[in-house]
Amino acid sequence: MNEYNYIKKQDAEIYEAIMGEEAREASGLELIPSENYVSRAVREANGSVLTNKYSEGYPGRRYYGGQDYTDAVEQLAIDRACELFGCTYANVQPLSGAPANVAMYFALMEPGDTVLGMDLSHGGHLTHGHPTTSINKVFNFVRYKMKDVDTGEIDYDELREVALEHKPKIILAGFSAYSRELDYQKFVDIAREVGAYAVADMAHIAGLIAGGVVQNPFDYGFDVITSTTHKTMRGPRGGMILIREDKEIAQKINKAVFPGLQGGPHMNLIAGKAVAFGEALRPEFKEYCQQVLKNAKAMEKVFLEKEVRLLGGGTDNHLLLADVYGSLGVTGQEAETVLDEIGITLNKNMIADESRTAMDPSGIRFGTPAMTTRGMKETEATRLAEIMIEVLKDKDNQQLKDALKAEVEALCTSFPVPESFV
Ligand code: DSN
Repeated sequence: MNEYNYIKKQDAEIYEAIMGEEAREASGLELIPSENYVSRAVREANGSVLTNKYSEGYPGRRYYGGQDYTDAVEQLAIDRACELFGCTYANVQPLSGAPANVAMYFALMEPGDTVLGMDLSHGGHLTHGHPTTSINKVFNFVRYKMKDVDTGEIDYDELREVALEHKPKIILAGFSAYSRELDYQKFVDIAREVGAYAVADMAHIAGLIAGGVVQNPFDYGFDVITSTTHKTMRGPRGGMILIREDKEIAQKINKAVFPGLQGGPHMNLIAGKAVAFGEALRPEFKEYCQQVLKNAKAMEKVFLEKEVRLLGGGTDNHLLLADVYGSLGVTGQEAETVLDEIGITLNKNMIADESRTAMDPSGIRFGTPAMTTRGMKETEATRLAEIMIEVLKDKDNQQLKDALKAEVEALCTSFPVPESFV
């Protein structure tokens, strides 16, 4: 049965767009490292009647009546999040990663206070104080960087020096374009030394933490983790804030999310989060996360063998950042366009100490969460990396592009997007 019967009948334009996207996702190869495919169960929750309900407040403490089922949904999402990440408190209401970070800043700081976060060109995120963001007008952001962009090692001496000089209220670990593990203990030690909160923005790797294949910042004493619930978490678009154990911090976070920043929580999406967290608690999710890493390593091997420079020298997680301009003479924008032509979607990306522009940088960023959800393993990951380099080395060869497009399409047909992971 077509699950969009009602849209089809009443709104042909939207129906066509949804069908188009469904076909695009099925026939193309998704390598944007922040994207993934959710289960049909998650989509059912997202599309459920829970979208009708207002439920300002928190379970057991709502402003409106009729909360019998919303309370159950939100409490399940909270309990499952705490179990997944080994923490005591969770706020599952943030609408996405950006509002989660904004609420966290307001919970833990006063306007004018300082955050020490990763330099944006070295892998940090817009919400870590990019000059174009509103939050940059409210708080003061100072930076640390990698010591060596070819090993990815953070300059922890610089981090400590900047922390001692600027006395930040928050030391922020986390990234959206960084492929290595962080030394969480060093972050916590420096945070304790200067009296700052240790906060990790784990939006990219939350699923990998939950699956136990990368380190959990809470194991090193981080106070707070912010995250999205999509990406490697494979849940609905949304955010969450996790608090290791401090009740006072949890209360501040709750107040900062509602009423501080948001109104009524999106209960349908919170139900989707609960369903995804339930999936992530199953042993199959751990296997999935292990395979995400193996596939990234397989791609890393090809890029290094073919002497394409990888920022950080390789990867410890799900993503890779390649300097295609430096290694192949193809700009990030050109690479994105050419790969799109053969059915591979990824994104251009600035590299550390970028010499080009944001709109046409030197790098591309790609990753394995979505392809791994389709069931692809090292053999496919290796071949995909070879295809990428082949086409980038000979980007004007239409015959080659046609052949590789057909190969990518055949691969996608052999590995359809699954409906269920249980
Ligand atoms: N847009 C997300 C990403 O691709 O990393 C983060 O905001």
